[in-house]
Amino acid sequence: MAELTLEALGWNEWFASRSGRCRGEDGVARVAAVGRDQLLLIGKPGFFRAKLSGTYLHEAEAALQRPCVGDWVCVEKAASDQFGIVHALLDRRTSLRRKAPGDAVDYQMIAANVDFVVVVQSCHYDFNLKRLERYLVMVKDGGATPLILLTKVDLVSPEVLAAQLQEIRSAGITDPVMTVSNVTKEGVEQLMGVLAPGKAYCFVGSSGVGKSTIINALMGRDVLATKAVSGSGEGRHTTVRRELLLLDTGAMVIDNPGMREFGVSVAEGGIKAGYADIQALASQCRFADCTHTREPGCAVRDAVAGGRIGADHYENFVKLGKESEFSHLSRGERRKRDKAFGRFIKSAKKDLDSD
Ligand SMILES: Nc1nc2c(ncn2[C@@H]2O[C@H](COP(=O)(O)OP(=O)(O)O)[C@@H](O)[C@H]2O)c(=O)[nH]1
Ligand SMILES: [Mg+2]
Ligand SMILES: [Zn+2]
Repeated sequence: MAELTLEALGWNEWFASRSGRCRGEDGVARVAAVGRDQLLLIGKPGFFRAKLSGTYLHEAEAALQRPCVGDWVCVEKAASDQFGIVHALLDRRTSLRRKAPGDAVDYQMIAANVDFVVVVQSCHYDFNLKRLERYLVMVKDGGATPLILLTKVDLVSPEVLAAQLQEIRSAGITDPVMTVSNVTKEGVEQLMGVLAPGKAYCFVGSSGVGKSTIINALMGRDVLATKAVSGSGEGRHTTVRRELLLLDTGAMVIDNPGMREFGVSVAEGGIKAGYADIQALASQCRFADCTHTREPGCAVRDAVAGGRIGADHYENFVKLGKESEFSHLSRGERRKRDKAFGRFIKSAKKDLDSD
């Protein structure tokens, strides 16, 4: 990777005037990803790994004082060091935070110092004005600027989309709204065009709305795992990553895993409403908790086989069900994914070496 400037990574006067905590030998770098016991940083030399100094670990007891993606840190690293040592965290110009699950007062950082938050909703069974408003409050609260992105426009009629846009404006929301389809690619260029070099954009929204897919499209290659759903449930590996990526255009993007407390991904109520025919048949399935994918005696699959329910309609139903199921992962399952994330950080260095 070519030498970067700090400005290209979002460094400016605001941070420079607050870098007093850095010691003489420290440089500054930006946090690209946070692993269990190490950080992936991006700075002048490009990406490199770092650990928190013992003093830092000792002093930064609250989770909010720990570095999160987007943060600027003071880091000491000689060219020969395998790891940089992070000594301090710079003040945050913006913070994107959410309430910690199950706790009324505790907050978790989602991303720091992002300039824009792209609030993503799919216009296909995910569009929800109330949830959109909650996201906008959360974004503005933290000092970033929201950008609304409606995805999967290929799955709804122009009339449905127009009605959703109208609903947003009628609610008095004046933030910019963009629309995109990852299937037809409509709107991808326009989105690319608004992402400014040196600015960081954090993508948030329910699981399954297409955040990782659109980021892959912006990157021009598949760097993020997306939810590929097969009928058997195999191949559904979605890693948890919250990492800052650098686009060729110089803009920075941060993907996010599903955001649970903002409600289930593709709202289950929406699935039920949109697939009343399938729901009606479900009561005739042999098992009450039939997922209509592989169980014997499934009335839904019988209807598909018999041509009474369209195969596409059924596929979409299964897909949406899987996506909403994803955001219901138990704590144990999430811990497993977090471990996988740690492994990602370890392998990141390997990838970087081969660049
Ligand atoms: N029809 C359609 N499907 C999409 C679109 N964008 C994403 N998808 C699909 O939606 C599913 C979830 O996408 P993903 O990017 O993993 O969502 P994320 O959880 O928000 O990151 C995947 O199966 C994608 O292929 C789109 O614009 N149109
Ligand atoms: Mg994703
Ligand atoms: Zn069934």
